[in-house]
Amino acid sequence: MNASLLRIASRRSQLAMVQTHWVRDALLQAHPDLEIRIEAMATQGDKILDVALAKIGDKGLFTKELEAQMLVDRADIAVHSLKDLPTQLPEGLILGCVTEREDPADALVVHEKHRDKTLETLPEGSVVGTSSLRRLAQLRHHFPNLNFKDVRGNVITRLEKLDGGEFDCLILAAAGLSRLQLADRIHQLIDPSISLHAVGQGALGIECRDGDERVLEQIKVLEHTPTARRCLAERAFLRTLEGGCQVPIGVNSRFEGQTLVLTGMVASLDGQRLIRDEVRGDGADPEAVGIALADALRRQGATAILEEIFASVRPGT
Ligand code: DPM
Repeated sequence: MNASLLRIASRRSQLAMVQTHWVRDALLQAHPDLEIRIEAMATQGDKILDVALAKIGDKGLFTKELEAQMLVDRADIAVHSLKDLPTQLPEGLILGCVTEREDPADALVVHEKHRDKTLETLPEGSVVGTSSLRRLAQLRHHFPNLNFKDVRGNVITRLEKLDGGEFDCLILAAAGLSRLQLADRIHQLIDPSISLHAVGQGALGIECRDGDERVLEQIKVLEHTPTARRCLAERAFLRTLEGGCQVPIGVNSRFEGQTLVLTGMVASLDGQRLIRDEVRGDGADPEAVGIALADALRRQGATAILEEIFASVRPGT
């Protein structure tokens, strides 16, 4: 293998390519002699567009095909939106590094006819497009007057559906819109007191082969330690609760000096029951902070809510 060649596996969506090009450019800046090749491909999540995300229920919907490329040595790294990367990785692969996080908040994007409205003032029965159970449950909890409808497809497709009149508004990650140069579509940033973001939202995760020292050394320049620690705590929280993207679990994290403050919530699908708590711990041991938060929510009844959701999403299993 040519020591100066690095092969990146990426999804083909506009957002994925923007992210991958950003990684490529940052790596080239640090290692001008590196030759970088991008292998772009579609994943299961890109192909199945007529089924709600939560109903597919499969972990690794947006990542499996990319991981397969690394396992058969046709790619060296994969660039993911960290929130799409399952908390359990296949044997032989690791999360090599985490890049600096952008604003992890969710954003309200509205149809032109609602440009003078906010989440608080949208008309009764307005149709909110989202296929995230996390967004659905939290917004239902605070705004029971709104209606929710599933929307699939990549960010650009969703915006087209919104502008075409299929929805009154959408909830999208602010980071994705910014990276696509669509920050002007962010109508309102949703406050964490209303809705906690997804685990890893706003950061990129670079996955690679376990023990591939050459590659680990090359990608080290992309690592942002505070983001990595926050995201490791968030991921430990999600892993401990055994939740994937098909359950309403949200988080928020921040550093206060060396102390990592982690907030998390688990909600029922109807938004009626919502358990939320916050823990503080040593930022140098992020996993312990995530596990402590999961334990705290379990003591307050999270397990019953999660079991109920698993039973309703996958009846009979
Ligand atoms: C995951 C979810 C969604 C994506 C579930 C969630 C949103 C699905 C939807 C796990 N992956 O957030 O609760 O809204 O119907 C995805 C987006 C980004 C990464 C798009 C988005 C971009 C932002 C980022 C899809 N994955 O959430 O608007 O890097 O965080």
